[in-house]
Amino acid sequence: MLNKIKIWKNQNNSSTLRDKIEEIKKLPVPEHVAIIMDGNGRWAKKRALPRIAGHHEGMKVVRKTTMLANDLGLKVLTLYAFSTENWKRPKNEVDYIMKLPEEFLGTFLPELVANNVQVKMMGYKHQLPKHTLNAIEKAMEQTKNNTGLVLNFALNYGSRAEILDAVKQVLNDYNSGILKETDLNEEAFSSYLMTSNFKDPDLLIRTSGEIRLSNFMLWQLAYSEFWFTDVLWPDFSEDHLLEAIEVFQKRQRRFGGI
Ligand code: V07
Repeated sequence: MLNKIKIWKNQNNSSTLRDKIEEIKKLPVPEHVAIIMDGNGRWAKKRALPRIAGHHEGMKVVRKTTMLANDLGLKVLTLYAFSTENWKRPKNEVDYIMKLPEEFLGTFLPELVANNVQVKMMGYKHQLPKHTLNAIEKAMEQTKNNTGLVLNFALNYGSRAEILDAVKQVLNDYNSGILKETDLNEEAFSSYLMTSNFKDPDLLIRTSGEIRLSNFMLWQLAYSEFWFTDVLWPDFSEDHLLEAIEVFQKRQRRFGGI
């Protein structure tokens, strides 16, 4: 009898993820979710593994999260993979991280293509190693006509530098007469940012217990919902993403009710 209950419970649990997805899809889901994937080094340290082992494990979670985001019908998933500050880390760690895009795409690009995912990147390309940039550009080219989820990697990205560059381009366009002072509003300014083709994120997720933005999408996150968790990025599961979206939907409902 106990065995039978256990079997029933297991079967029930394995269908829970699909059920939860269907349940969540009954309400509006966020169109654009941005994630600060923090805690990979800490995950490794807890296991007495080198930090790079945490980054590698984190890469697998990128794949799972992408597939679920696509299933849920999100339009854009922006992932903070490497900040302009991250160059300060030990050289061997940076060298390893810069090989992850190639490894990720070498393994998962066919799956992304099969699932109609479009790969994009925002950040300063010129400082990236050639091999890293080549792999990403190849993936962007191969997926440019895909119409499903946009998987947008923030890589060598920093928000203040992005805003400053936008201001400089605005000055340029002003000086050359393309832009008039009266035409510059929030929407027009947004078009000078690296996210010009995307709607602002509806939801920001940050893992690993840090409650700060760390120079990530400062302009774009002005009106977004924030969801923070102590879970380390390599431990971030489908259930965690679904929970974040559920919380988002509850907040939206309350907001809509007033
Ligand atoms: C990186 C794994 C995830 C946790 C955070 C840090 C380490 C996937 C990519 C990637 C980037 C571009 C692309 C395809 C995959 C990646 C970096 C770090 C730099 F087109 N994971 N991942 N890139 N980590």
